[in-house]
Amino acid sequence: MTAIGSLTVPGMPGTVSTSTHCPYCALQCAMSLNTKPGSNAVTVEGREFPTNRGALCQKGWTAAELLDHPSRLTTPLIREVRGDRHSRFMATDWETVLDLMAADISSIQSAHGRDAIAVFGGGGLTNEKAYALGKFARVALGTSQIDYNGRFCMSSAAAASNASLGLDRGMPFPLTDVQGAGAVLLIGSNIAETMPPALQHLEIMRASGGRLIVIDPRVTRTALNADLHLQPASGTDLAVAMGLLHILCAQGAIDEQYIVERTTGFDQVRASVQSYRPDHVERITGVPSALLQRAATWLAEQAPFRQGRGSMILTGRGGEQHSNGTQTVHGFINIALALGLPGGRNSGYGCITGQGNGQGGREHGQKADQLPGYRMITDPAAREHVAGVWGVEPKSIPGPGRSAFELLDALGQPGGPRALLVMGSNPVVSAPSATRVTERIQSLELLVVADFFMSETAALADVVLPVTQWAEETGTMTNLEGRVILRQQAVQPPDGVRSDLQVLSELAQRLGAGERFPADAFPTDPHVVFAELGRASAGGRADYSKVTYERIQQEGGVLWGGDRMFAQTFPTPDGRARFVGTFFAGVAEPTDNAYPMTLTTGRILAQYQSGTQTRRVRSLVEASGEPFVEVHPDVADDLGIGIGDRARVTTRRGSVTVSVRISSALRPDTIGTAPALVTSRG
Ligand SMILES: Nc1nc2c(c(=O)[nH]1)N[C@H]1C(S)=C(S)[C@@H](COP(=O)(O)OP(=O)(O)OC[C@H]3O[C@@H](n4cnc5c(=O)[nH]c(N)nc54)[C@H](O)[C@@H]3O)O[C@H]1N2
Ligand SMILES: Nc1nc2c(c(=O)[nH]1)N[C@H]1C(S)=C(S)[C@@H](COP(=O)(O)OP(=O)(O)OC[C@H]3O[C@@H](n4cnc5c(=O)[nH]c(N)nc54)[C@H](O)[C@@H]3O)O[C@H]1N2
Ligand code: SF4
Ligand SMILES: [Mo]
Repeated sequence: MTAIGSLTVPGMPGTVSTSTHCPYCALQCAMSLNTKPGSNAVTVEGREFPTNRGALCQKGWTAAELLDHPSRLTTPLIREVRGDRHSRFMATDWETVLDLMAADISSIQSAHGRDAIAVFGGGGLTNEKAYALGKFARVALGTSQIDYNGRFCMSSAAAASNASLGLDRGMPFPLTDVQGAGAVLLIGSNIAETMPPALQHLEIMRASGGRLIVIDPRVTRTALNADLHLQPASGTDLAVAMGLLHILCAQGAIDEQYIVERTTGFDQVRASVQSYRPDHVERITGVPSALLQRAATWLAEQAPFRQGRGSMILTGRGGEQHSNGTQTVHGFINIALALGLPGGRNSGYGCITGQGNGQGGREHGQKADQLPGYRMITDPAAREHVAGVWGVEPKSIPGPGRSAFELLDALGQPGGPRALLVMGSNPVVSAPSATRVTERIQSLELLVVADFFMSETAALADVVLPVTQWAEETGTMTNLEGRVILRQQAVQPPDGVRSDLQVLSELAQRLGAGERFPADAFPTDPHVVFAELGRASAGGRADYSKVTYERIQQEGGVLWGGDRMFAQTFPTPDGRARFVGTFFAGVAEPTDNAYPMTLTTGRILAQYQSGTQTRRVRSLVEASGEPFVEVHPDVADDLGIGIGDRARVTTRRGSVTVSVRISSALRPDTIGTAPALVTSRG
């Protein structure tokens, strides 16, 4: 690997330092990669940046170990007998594999129509890749069948934010605002494990007298640092939210002026929480009413209308990933609106986006129903604008396709897609009902996976394409605050791998859409792709037309749409936020005699997602390499299981055998697995 950046490091002669960001989560911690010409060694250093303040977690520190990892894929692979997933992989060259894919795609499409080819992307892809993938699907493949893994992530919050606030922007304020807040309510988020450097903001907040309230059925490391921990039964967060709003209404602790001037729909919501008295909520959720009262009081005291320091409500996956997740998020947004938080100083509602480019990945056209810039694919004006940028006829852009689960579930089914291109996801491990999805994937005529390692999904593919990793390419990411940042290439990729952009461009050439994916620009110059993304998104809700690589470099990142959204108005037709009525219908899948416990999942610091990357880093495997299940001591006693035993955990969807950890951090009615493996939450 040779360095490309040109900054030399003082005191370290010959060392070149490239400014970039971590390959993993949405905090996008800033780091420098230091290289010496002629040497393969890359060292990682934390770099000062608003989200991480120079710190990194263990995953960030060890990220460079994967660049020259021995199991890195460096040659395209094809099955010895195509269509036979038991046959061996054979190494081949790029020309052969691309020609073959193009021929297969064309023959499947001529026999079964354009929608017979599907595309599945990811929230870890750069903005440039996410944009190019959406364009590739609509222009080169002409398919409507594209979606991405973000649907399994923060989509409930996205839907609720759109409906209530008029925009899905994870955090509509900088993360550093947390420091100045007087009360922060975290729902189902364990940032001590999932974004450790972000704890600094909470620590600063608490050191100056602010209070942290955590809602989580487990006593997590984040909850241990809280001033108040509410431990509801899993899946009952909406009842907690409605109970909190009930208390605020009953005490008159609401911002009447804000409600009148900036919102609609409050009366209906006030009526809907009337029966959610604290004692009733205690019976549903198990949260003592006194604690509920205390949480409501703290949030109200610090709200802008009480001249407090600011109150903030932030949701994570634990509250969102339920069949009633959108309703739950509405429940918490309703509290934020009643307290007049959105747009206020050190205040607001935010969803803590998870994947590296979870925010940008959902803005630029990977979603089945969207075009770049958060434009709706059904909107004639949006289609015309984007068609103009792409140089195609508006009517040639397909309509909306199936969303992620429906898409995966239709694979190989009558009328469903017969081929799938996966770029940036490992659905065999991470999709809900993974067993069922794996069966569908296996029924495909053609599965193509682009990855840097042999993921579980790649292992089932007919074609595996070896692609470049983060430090080997340049591109932008949009972090959890909506800050567009630049990852810069620091090292040369190993021989044999190509970038995702180059793969898309070369396939497009072979599918007759070459001039829309110019070979000179697309593969080699993400800068050009970003400029095109800017034009395609111009005038949309996520408008990147004013963001450039140069600005990002000069300003250390650019918050699209400004740094305090909603301060004056909401991007809704009437400029007001909407209260949305909620109804708690109970837990979607209650326990019964056959399935007496609730299973939930939680992440651990050392492992990232399905583990394709982090399970290959030795120190992370040593820290925690194996999935496990946490069981309350009472339950372990009842079942006669002990520490270190292996247990088979069975849900209505499937089962898995994992080692046991005994922990009183859990409610006795709940067991938890980590890393994320067994099943999605209720
Ligand atoms: N180390 C590590 N960091 C990561 C990731 C990773 O895989 N590993 N992934 C990144 C991604 S994509 C994401 S989305 C984020 C996720 O970040 P978080 O949202 O912090 O992650 P989780 O651990 O999935 O869930 C958080 C908490 O929800 C709790 N929970 C479970 N059920 C419920 C419930 O019914 N109600 C409530 N209130 N809480 C519940 C769990 O006990 C858990 O502590 O992390 C990002 N960062
Ligand atoms: N049981 C359970 N299931 C879950 C969750 C849970 O908590 N529990 N969490 C859900 C959540 S929040 C999420 S976000 C999803 C995540 O689920 P996945 O989509 O499976 O996420 P990853 O494991 O990050 O998979 C990304 C894959 O793409 C590869 N990759 C990374 N970057 C690139 C790139 O630039 N180009 C290409 N071609 N490949 C790349 C990686 O090596 C990896 O194999 O899982 C969801 N599923
Ligand atoms: S917190 Fe996230 S972005 Fe920061 S070093 Fe860890 S994995 Fe990377
Ligand atoms: Mo996620």
